[in-house]
Amino acid sequence: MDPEVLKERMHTADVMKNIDFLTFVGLFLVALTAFCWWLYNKRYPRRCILLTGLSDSGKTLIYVRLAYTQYRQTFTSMCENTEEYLTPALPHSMLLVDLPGQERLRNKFFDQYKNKAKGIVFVVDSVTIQKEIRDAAEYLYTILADPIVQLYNPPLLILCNKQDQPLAKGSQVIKGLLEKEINLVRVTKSNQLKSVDPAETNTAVFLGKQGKDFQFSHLNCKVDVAECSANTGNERDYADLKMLKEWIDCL
Ligand SMILES: Nc1nc2c(ncn2[C@@H]2O[C@H](COP(=O)(O)OP(=O)(O)O)[C@@H](O)[C@H]2O)c(=O)[nH]1
Ligand SMILES: [Mg+2]
Repeated sequence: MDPEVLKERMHTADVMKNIDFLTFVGLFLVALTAFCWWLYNKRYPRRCILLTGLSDSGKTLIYVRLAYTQYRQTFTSMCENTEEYLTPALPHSMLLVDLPGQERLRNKFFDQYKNKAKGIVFVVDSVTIQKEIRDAAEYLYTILADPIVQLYNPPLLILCNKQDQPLAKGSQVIKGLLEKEINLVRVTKSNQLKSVDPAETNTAVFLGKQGKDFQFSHLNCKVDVAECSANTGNERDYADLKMLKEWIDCL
């Protein structure tokens, strides 16, 4: 055989060997990263249940009822409350996190806990929801469009609280109101983005399906709606948190 051809073939064989080696190293690194990620999640599972929602929707009272099983007077929280929550249905305890609802604080605290969320509970005041629909929809939109929430897609529960009140709206009505309003928020947000930086509209998250009215069922995460009553404000009245507890048990 021509020595030149032989040399060429040997060179090709060497290159192939190097490529094989690099592929092996690449695959090994991918497997190692996946293993470390699995190990980390096993050791530090995302086990927070985040209670979010507008101020006065009843988050702290729900938190108190779940964590301490008795009534306590609540007050406006400036920081988060956290407490372990144990249920026989789950292999490890959950960490209940009651986040402040005030606009000034809520994003900061949400950012702190969002990557540890096993589930997000969005608490709604079923009596005042119609009046507060814009605020509630904007806050819910911000949560759902968050890049970390988009990455992990934790289940979401829209919890319609204060059902003991005669003027409380039902969960299906509230779900419909929120869907309609998020549809409008979505238009406003994308127009805002277009006016600030047209290039960004391509990379920004779009909630739901393009060209279709917003529906929770179009999201990648599981969305449920439930009703509850944390208290009528009277110490002797019992709270109805059955649906919330069942939802937590399925996390
Ligand atoms: N009637 C009634 N009042 C409630 C209920 N849940 C909370 N509240 C009242 O709503 C107010 C705000 O509750 P709070 O837990 O502090 O709301 P947060 O700001 O979302 O933490 C308090 O006066 C509570 O007693 C409920 O299910 N029914
Ligand atoms: Mg509170």
